[in-house]
Amino acid sequence: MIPDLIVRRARQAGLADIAERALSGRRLDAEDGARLFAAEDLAVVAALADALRRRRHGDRAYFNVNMHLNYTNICRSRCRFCAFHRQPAEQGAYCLTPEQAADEVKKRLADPVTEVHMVGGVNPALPYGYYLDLLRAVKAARPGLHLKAFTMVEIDEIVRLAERPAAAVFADLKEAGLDSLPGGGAEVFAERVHRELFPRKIGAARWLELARTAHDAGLKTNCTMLYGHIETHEERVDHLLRLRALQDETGGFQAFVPLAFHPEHTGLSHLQAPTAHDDLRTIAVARLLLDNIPHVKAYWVMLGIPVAQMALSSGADDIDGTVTEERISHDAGATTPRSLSRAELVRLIADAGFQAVERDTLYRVVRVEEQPA
Ligand code: V47
Repeated sequence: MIPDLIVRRARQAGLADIAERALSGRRLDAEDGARLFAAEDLAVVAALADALRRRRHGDRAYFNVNMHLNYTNICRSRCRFCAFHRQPAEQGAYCLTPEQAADEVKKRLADPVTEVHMVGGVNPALPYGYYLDLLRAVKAARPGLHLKAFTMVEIDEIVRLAERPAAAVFADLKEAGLDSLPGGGAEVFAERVHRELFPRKIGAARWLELARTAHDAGLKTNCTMLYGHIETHEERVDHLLRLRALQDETGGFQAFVPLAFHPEHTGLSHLQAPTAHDDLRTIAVARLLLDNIPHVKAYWVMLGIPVAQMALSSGADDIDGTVTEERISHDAGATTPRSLSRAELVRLIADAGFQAVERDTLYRVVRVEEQPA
């Protein structure tokens, strides 16, 4: 939609002031965020986000060729929204040795993978040395690979085990092969949600403190928000603005990844999953509020392919990667495939009307795809 048309439509929706500020590059605030979530006209919110997305990225949409490696599902946090965690003696519980993790990477040596996304539960049996050995083994299996590993929740555990300051631990992890960190474990920063859904795990202050320390150590990270369960719109806006405030200070977040809640087999299985309408609105509002985070990722695994495609016109500029062997959302009922081929990703981006660009984890261009005729 051309800007004049967006402003006219925004006027009809009672959002003219927000549209004018957003389109002139001025920052939106918490009240604007609440109005964008409450606005009936989703199309105008999405069009505004699309305008800002196109200013940054034109018609490019990014993807990467990656694999997921979940080294253990044993976890003492037992978050109510999670279907992935197991108790040590429970059926299906597992923990890979560093050698087994390396073998998983070696199985893919013939594929043009550029990134391993490696996360796991907070397994009380693992010592500090395990995490360093895990990084070293995976790195040695394929030295050119970018190792994006450990959420701030795992980092908190690793720092506790190391009995050393977080900055020193990040230095050790970097030396062992860590290249960057994914954005998980942030959930929703509101203390009410923390108490109800994940009381045994770190809350907002510690997550943000560790993200800050990672950025200070020169590590890029992503950031997430798990939405569509018990949180309010105000709590979503508060979460986004806390991420934005940290980004103002560090500039270390590369991408924001909204994670659509999957209720099956979780302690919240009575809840409905968020609708496509809510997915698109959340992505659009995130693009509009997070004026300092370069990328918004429509993670196809959790959104489903059709919504991920539509998200590219609602503020998102990235759909994540080939993924391979994702377990966290599939254990919670995700019906998306376990992986997509590079060609399938290119095709779904082109089909949505965008130029597919393969990137590496740090958003350096690997290859710009030919536009299909
Ligand atoms: O931290 C757990 C979430 C996260 C469920 O940084 C659930 O590039 C939905 O963070 N339904 C892990 N979500 C995934 C993650 C991620 C994924 C892809 C890319 C990146 C990135 C990060 O998944 C957890 C938690 O917030 N989660 N259970 C569930 N039932």
